[in-house]
Amino acid sequence: ELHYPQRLNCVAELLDGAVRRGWGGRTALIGARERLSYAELLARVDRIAHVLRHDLGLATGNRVLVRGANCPTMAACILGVIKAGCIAVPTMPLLRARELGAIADKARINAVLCAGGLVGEVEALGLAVPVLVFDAPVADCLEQRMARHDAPFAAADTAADDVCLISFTSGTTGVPKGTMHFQRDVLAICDCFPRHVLHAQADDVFIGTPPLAFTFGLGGLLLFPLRVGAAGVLIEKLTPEALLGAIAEHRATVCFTAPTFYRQMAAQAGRFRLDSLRASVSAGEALPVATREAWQAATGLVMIDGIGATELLHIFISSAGGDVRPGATGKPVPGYQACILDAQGRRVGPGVIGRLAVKGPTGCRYLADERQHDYVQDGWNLTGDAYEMDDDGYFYYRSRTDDMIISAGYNIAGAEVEEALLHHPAVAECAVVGRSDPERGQVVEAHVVLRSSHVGTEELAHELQEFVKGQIAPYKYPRAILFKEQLPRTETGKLQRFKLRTEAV
Ligand code: 3UK
Repeated sequence: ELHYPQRLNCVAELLDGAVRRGWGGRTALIGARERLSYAELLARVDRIAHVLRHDLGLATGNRVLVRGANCPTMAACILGVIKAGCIAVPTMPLLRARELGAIADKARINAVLCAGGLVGEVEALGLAVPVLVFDAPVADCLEQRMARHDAPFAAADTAADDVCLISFTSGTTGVPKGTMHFQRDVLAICDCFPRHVLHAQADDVFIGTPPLAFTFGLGGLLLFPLRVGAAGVLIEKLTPEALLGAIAEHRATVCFTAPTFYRQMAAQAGRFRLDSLRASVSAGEALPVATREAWQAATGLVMIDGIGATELLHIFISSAGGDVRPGATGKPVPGYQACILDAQGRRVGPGVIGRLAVKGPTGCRYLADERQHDYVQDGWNLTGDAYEMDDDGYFYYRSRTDDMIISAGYNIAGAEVEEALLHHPAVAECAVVGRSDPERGQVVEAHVVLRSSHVGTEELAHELQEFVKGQIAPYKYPRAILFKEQLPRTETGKLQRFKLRTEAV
């Protein structure tokens, strides 16, 4: 059980608390061009909070859209907004004006903090609220205003259940949904997964790819390190190769990224000195056993798979150390409970596929969204994931509930077919979807990206089909195989299966 004071400002706890505990001189954030100690980060956050309160006149509960790629100032903006008692609305760097406009509207924002390089899309919106630019040599920028405030900022006196963050889902389909999170939720995620599964410590250096606007990155690269006096590395636009280089350069100990990144990193890991790394966390999508094995062979590390969701803020099922069962995501993170429900909402036992339901210290509160009643029932958060449990309480991902392929009456999980394909040496990446078919309802269709030395011939397609039949029930084999240059993904690295399903063949 987690207990937090009724009056709580999570940034005061994380940052002022860190300096009070004597960590002021320790490194908090490492960017591409600068390195900030806890004391320096606190000073930057306080200046930003002053600008919001005094220059912009914002009040407790006002909403501030924050837009930028991963860097220390982007992090300081999010923390400054929350310390000032306002609500941070971080947005993905790649969003275009139309999507950004929908978010600004839906979140009813009162101000914008935006990185110079990304301000064009904000200006295109013609918002009637103040916009301050950072990281750019323009007049009246955020830094210029910050320079005029050097007094410490006393954190806004907020309640533990005041909203401090509105996070938008990455939207693998349709319109992003806003999810609201409380001050105490921010501390709760720090006190669950990183504490019980990662055993995070002050000498850790956290690194990875997820944007701070994605709660996977916000937790993993900023909040988790701050909670224990560790350091977070915030570098934008990391390729798999650049991430390997950055791990070596910064002697990183904990890495957060998506399965497809690990798969690409495994292929070149031998050229880098990665001995500082002690934990590699995979989330965002199901982790194929083939990827787990490739990474383990390349680095000796047993990958930590974890399922999280924007609705629940961070990871709630995971496993590590000697407790890893390949193919399973793991067991509920201490603090969370999970079960599997059938279509009528009744609990099912081991071996039956159903909807994954989760209960814990964090939970879903949609912003102005009627779907709240579909997602939260009886205190349980009903994810969109089809899972199955085994007799020992391990949870196995099968598919998104709306991605299950039904072909000639058979239920087929695309991830299982992908898993089989990924064991073939010619396959770099793949996505398996159900394509509608007049006879079978749907047929299993594989979209395959080949490794550079292979060519997508008819023979290879046939070979892949036989290869799948040799590993799983033959009726699951992909009747269609399409060779692709790349697969459509969101900014968070998730496959956009709906795009494959609807694209013309
Ligand atoms: C899928 C997984 C299988 C699953 C996230 C860690 O991904 C995050 O949040 P999103 O809201 O998406 C949630 C959905 O993504 N998923 C995530 N992890 C796994 N499926 N195995 C996994 N390990 O469909 C889930 O419902 O974008 C991940 C931390 C914070 C997050 N927000």
